[in-house]
Amino acid sequence: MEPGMSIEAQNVNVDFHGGKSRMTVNIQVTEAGRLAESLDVIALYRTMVTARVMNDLLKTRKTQGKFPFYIGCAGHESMAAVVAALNENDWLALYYRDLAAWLQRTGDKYGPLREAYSRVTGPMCSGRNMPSHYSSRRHRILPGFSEVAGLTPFAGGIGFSLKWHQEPELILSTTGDGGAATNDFHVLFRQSAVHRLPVLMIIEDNGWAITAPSQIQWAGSLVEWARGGGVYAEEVDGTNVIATYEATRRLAGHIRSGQGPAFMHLRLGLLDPHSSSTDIRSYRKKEEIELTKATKDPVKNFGRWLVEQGQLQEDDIERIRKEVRAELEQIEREVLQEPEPTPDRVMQHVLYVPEWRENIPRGKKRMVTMLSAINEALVELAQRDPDFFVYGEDVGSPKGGVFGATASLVTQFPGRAISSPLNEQLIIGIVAGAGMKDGRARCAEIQFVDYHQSAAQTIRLAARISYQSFGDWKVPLIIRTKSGSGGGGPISSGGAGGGAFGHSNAGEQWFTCIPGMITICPATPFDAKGLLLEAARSQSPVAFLERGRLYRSEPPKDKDGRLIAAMAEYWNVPDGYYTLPIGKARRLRIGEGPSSIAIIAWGTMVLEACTAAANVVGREGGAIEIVDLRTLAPFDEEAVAAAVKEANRVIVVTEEADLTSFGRHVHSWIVEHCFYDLDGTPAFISAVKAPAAPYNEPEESAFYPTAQTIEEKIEELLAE
Ligand SMILES: Cc1ncc(C[n+]2csc(CCOP(=O)(O)OP(=O)(O)O)c2C)c(N)n1
Repeated sequence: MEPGMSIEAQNVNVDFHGGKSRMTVNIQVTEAGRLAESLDVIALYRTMVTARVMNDLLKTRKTQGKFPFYIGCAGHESMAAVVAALNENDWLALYYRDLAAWLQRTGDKYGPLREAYSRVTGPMCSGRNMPSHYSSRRHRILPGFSEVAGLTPFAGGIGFSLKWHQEPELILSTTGDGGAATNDFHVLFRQSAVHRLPVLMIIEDNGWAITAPSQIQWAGSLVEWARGGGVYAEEVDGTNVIATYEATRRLAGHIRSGQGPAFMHLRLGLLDPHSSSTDIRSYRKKEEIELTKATKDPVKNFGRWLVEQGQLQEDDIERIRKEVRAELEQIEREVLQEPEPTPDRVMQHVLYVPEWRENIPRGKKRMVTMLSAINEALVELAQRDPDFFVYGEDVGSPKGGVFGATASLVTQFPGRAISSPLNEQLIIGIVAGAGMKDGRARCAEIQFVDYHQSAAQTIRLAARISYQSFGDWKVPLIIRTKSGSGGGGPISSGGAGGGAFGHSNAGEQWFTCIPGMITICPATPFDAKGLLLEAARSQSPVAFLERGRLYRSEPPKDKDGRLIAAMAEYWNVPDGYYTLPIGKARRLRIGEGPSSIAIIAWGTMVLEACTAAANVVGREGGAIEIVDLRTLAPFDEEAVAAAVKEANRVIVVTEEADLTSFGRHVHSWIVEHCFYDLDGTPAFISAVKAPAAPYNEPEESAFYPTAQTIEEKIEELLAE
């Protein structure tokens, strides 16, 4: 031990599996500043040796063909010291080189072997993911992704929630030097810096990102860059375990004193190839590899230091290694007896649609716009959950976002509509992470659905988490976004609204193809309020598509200007709380008697279809049924099948461009499942196959389907 150092620590015995694999780990240190005598440096060393020996064992087993893949930790074992310097309740967002951090936090030596051998007993994902993707809700370890740094925006959300609740913990988020170049990492940096979050960011710089040296990942100094961005930062020698421990204590102390986030550039060496799929000699020189092994091995360095300090004898080094190897081989034998996943699990933990509890809206009904209904729903949510918030661009301004959807929240619940930096991925990360931690949905507002694209990866990962972690983690999250034609004008005013490029994409094609995601697109104010309130009960992420054109729209009318009664009643919205079921369509009948055509639509196209149907029925009598899907994923297959069975003719209408789209999916589903109920080819109406609706009126009108297009198609089918 260095002169003048003392260790103040609380040793916690973590005991797994009836004491067979007892490992004493130091997981709680109570005093910052100086190392105290009681830091169990031997236990820390043993943890690091365990990581290395397990790494070598698994590497060999992969080479022997026992499982398909392994990515190791050799050179990164000082991460055990980082975790030892934190508190046991601090949160961890680790990456695939952090086996030592896993062992230090959990003491669980079975876990990594179980995952390597894909056993159902695996604590990270029950054998579902590749090995080395650390995850445990119980131990506050967020689910690691293969997407380099993909977890970092979620870590910012955890930090946001910690700060919101004024909790004393922090979150550690790690990634490699390649990870430092990702958008995701920059998002975490900005989240933490702007909101002064309790986040410790560590770049574990081993000099390589597969074959790319770290010099190509950034220019200048990482530490200076971080300081310039308003974050306390240090460069640390990660091959020196005590220096790593002390630096972590310093940085954690800085965060806990309320001074905001901290950043560590941790210099390490990579002792193995990138992964079991990489040949180290094909891109690294022999001398460089040898030098790295001789000088940058934290396990060797720490062992040598312990011998110098008289804490270990020379012989102990090999003795400990052998003991650990024998223990791990015994664990391996036990793990191999454990059950493997069975094919019947393959659809488990994909999606959690909330079970709807029947409730009768009791509030007084008033005729309101969809925008008012959304305002009301957000206020209801804020009233019922003191920690509910909406986060997005401009949402905290008195205007309540560019469309005014949060205006009531801003006045009635100050602080619950929070304006974000202009970064959609950052928005999703904050809201998804906070929802994961709190177990309840918080709401992101994406100003226009077109701009969700920088967040696409984070959204896809949010929807994957429950599947990947075999249900251990869930991501309740609402993403409200303005979508589709128009800039908010009433449908009856003609013209689609001039949304043009960047402001008018329908959007459902981007969300309905994500497994694990719910997509909702209401057509009426009544549905918008009831479905938004129900979306907040979901444990899966929800994309809530608000059609700009419907924000202030009146109910649809026929060509003579008469309101269509079957629809108009849904502009009457009850006061207070009520919910509507997710996954249930609304079947609307225009006219009398059995329906001759079923029209499947959602959002704005429901109104267009109603107008078209009313015009035809007004002229020719009979009835036409409109199935308003309301929820697009999962859509109400039963309602669609029943409507087709009755009418024997069907039209699917979407305002998506005619490319791979949700509309095409529904159409194909009908062909496959309702073929024998059809009297003719199922019709399909969509926007044209162009990038987006042009700004000028003539071209814009030619882009979208309208009531007239639908009316013509109805006549065509009726004439067949
Ligand atoms: C977003 C993304 N791009 C590319 C890859 C493929 N890939 C896997 S690991 C890796 C290099 C990561 O390097 P670094 O962050 O320095 O971590 P290291 O493996 O060196 O510890 C790459 C490019 C990926 N998994 N994710």
